[in-house]
Amino acid sequence: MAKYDANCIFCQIAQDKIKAYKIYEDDQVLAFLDTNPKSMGHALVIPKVHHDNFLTTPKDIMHKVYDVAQKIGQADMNGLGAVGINILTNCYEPAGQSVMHFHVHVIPRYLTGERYQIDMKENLDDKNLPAIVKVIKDNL
Ligand code: DGP
Repeated sequence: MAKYDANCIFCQIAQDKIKAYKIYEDDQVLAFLDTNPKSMGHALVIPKVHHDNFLTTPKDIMHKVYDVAQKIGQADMNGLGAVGINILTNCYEPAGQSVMHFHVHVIPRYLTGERYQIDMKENLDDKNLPAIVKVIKDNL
């Protein structure tokens, strides 16, 4: 299989062809804010190389993705004041997968309502987003 899939939006993010608010990057793994967030700091962790989903990803790469998801979850708890985290991944369309490139959602949960209200789709350039990214990065 080719390293990147030309039609895959996450492959384009991995190649810097599409802008994303990046939280973490190494040679194999990338994490960035989700454009349709369930809460402040909702992040996606992906392998840079294209694999369709969790079930089709080689174990070593899958483990690296989850290592980063764990770090980001810990940073959300320590830095953003999250009181809980959902770590989840959808496999295939019937299970809710809409982007066919393996990704793990890291979704922080908070006690108060105000922090749920950021709509990043409407406000992708919102000045809050770089600050959120910085808090997570500083706590990795
Ligand atoms: P899933 O339903 O599990 O396949 O989740 C896909 C997520 O990807 C969804 O929450 C929205 C997010 N998403 C889709 N396109 C983009 C994009 O271009 N940039 C970013 N940052 N996130 C995206």
